[in-house]
Amino acid sequence: MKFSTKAIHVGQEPDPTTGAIITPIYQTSTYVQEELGKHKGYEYARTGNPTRTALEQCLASLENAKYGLCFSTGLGATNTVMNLLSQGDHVVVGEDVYGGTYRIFDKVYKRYGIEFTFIDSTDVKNTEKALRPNTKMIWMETPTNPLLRLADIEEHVKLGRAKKVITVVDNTFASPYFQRPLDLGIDVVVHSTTKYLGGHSDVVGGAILTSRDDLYENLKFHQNAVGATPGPFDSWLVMRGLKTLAVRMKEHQKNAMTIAEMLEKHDAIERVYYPGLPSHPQHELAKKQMLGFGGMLSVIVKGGAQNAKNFLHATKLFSLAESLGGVESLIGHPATMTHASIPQKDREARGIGDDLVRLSVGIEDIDDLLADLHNALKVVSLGVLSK
Ligand code: P1T
Repeated sequence: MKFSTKAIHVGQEPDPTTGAIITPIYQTSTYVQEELGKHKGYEYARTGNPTRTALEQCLASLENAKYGLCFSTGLGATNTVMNLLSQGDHVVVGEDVYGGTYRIFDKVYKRYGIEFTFIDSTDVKNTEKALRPNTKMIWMETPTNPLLRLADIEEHVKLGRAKKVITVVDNTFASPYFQRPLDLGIDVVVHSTTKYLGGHSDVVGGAILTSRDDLYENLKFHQNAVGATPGPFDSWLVMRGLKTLAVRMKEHQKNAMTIAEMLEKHDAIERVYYPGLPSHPQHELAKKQMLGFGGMLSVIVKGGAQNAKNFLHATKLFSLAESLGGVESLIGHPATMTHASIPQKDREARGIGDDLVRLSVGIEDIDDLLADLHNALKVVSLGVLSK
């Protein structure tokens, strides 16, 4: 079965009792047992729920994984991957990650005696140099949030296998439509399903995908033991989003490419970060390991922080908001929003300055999006605010 067909059908057989074509929302906390130990596969809804099972199977099929596990948030998924580790273990992390990912590593798991080294994972040599005898995991976002940098997945897989280290990719920015890290040998994929997978900015969720039996058993144990599981309605919303993932991603990418090209030529813009542009330092790697370039891009606005703020206050269709990956376009200021939890010095060293603006390009009509950005940038050039 091909990707779009799987997104619509896998895990979603018509309901056996009624024939309903859409998987029902099994809004129940528990399941009646015929007698002690005799049940239909479900005992308690933290452990399992048929709506969640359908989503887990569908997501697994889209990432070409053997197993899928769903969570109440993306960070719930990240937390459960961390549960694979023990006190004294060490993790090498690509430094350009979502601020909340940095925060859970630096402010939560460090206190539990897990060590983290943050490195620039655009060069696998940096990852290799950071390895220690107690390194158990390499964690990467690729493309990264918010600078759209890439880690070479195959090189990291080689390194991870040679050193017997678990490799993890947060695949939220690309979505499985544009990148399938497990096909390239990665051990574990993480998603915030809040983003492209849900796709409509109406649900928060997370997922872990793996084909390794040993890791799955451990992760499944912790999914239940820790309990950051999604409710049936949230599972159902993500599953509904998945049905249109393929068509949405094509439009996100088409619009993002047009906007990236326009912004690259614009007088008010210093630099555009988008892996689809030939000027992106890893454009060739993007073409090699991705199936497309996605709908996220970031820009440095000329003239510094005030101009960046004026720009994001002046757009009308691009709404000023956290999050990404929905059908509607969003604009954000990583330094004070999504990445505010990274100390200023570290943030600036990573290239996330106050003049950086991030765009989540939606699937509205491209003419309207271009007009909105042109108008907002006119405001920046004139140095006046419109809202
Ligand atoms: O918000 P949550 O569903 O818990 O997902 C966390 C998360 C994990 N990984 C990546 C790459 C992410 O971008 C996120 C969440 N990001 C935002 C809210 C944001 O605006 O960047």
